[in-house]
Amino acid sequence: MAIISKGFGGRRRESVPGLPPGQYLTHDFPVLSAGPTPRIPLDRWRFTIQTETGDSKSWNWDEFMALPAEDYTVDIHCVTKWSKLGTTWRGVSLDTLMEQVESAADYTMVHSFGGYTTNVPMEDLLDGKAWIAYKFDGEDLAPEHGGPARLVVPHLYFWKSAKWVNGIQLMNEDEPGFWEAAGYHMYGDPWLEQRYQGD
Ligand SMILES: Nc1nc2c(c(=O)[nH]1)N[C@H]1C(S)=C(S)[C@@H](COP(=O)(O)O)O[C@H]1N2
Ligand SMILES: [Mo]
Repeated sequence: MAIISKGFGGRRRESVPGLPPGQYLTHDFPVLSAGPTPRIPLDRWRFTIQTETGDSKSWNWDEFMALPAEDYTVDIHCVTKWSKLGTTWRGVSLDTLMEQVESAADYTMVHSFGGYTTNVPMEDLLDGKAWIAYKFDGEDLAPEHGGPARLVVPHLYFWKSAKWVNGIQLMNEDEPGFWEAAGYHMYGDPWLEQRYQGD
């Protein structure tokens, strides 16, 4: 259902519930990758959480598949202005993973096969707000969309949802990841249009 609202100068602009400011709807699924798609054989896949004290907890693929998973439907918003509403995924909640580590850290750096990184505050990964997803739309997650597994943290711009994720480093201080060091916003709330530093 579309709602018509008045924009500046009395012009009528269309807005769609669930669509953050400055975004448009897309029905396909664009691929945005800063480099080549890494191919990770499942027998070499590992996911590791390293705490601020240097302790770590790792899962191999079979161990990860044995964890309780959730099916969930969320809206995703790319900083290049496309949004996709009602996407369906299957993955393991970060709450489930964080239950198995001891930490008081407020910040995290998410790491990927291939070297991509992005920073996300700890609280934005907890309380049902983030998953390590391995299925999209009922199918195994395609390599170009981050398969075998990717982070999905839908309430932040989609660059925070690291593809080919292989670990999360828990930190006491915030640090910029790949795009953040290149001028993207440290937090990236699509509802506040936090696209670039200074927004
Ligand atoms: N490892 C990795 N993760 C990444 C990226 C990337 O280049 N490498 N691009 C990010 C950006 S900018 C976006 S918009 C989404 C795109 O995900 P998609 O290709 O599945 O649409 O992945 C994010 N995660
Ligand atoms: Mo993006």
